[in-house]
Amino acid sequence: MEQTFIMIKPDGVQRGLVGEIISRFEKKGFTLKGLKLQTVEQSFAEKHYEDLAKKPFFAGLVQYIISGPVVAMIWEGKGVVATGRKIIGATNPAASEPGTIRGDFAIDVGRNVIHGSDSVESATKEIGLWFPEGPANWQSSLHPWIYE
Ligand code: 3AN
Repeated sequence: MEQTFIMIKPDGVQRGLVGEIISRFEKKGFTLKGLKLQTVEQSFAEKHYEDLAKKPFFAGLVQYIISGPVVAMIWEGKGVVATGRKIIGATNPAASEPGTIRGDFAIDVGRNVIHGSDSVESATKEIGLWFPEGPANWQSSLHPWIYE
């Protein structure tokens, strides 16, 4: 089953949005396979965002991510990478639809509350970086009520 990496950024944690965000993924029917509250170091944040290293906002992005604890998660389910991105909404909250996390809770692109892997390939890489111990080994008993 597909897995994705989701991170509630420091603004989401500081603003008390952790429960709300977890609830949206849970209610959709996805399964929580990893969860930790963690404050990361600069080198770790730079590794996570290495694809954006040449962007003008890179330094500010890294400072924002290390500015407080984040909630790192693995979520599992059919099509969870693409559907997770839909639940999150567009990168710039000004373009995010109401009903998405960023559409409901964010205004600025540099304070957009949450990260989600943009492909299955990135998900594998990000889960490996944040969860070297691997996902938790459990299956939801609700599967027959969620999947045909
Ligand atoms: P997404 O998080 O939707 O995958 P990316 O990967 O393009 O978007 O960008 C990663 C993060 O970089 C965004 N979540 C946002 O916090 C930050 N970011 C992207 N574009 C900008 C920008 N123009 N100005 C400031 N920060 C940005």
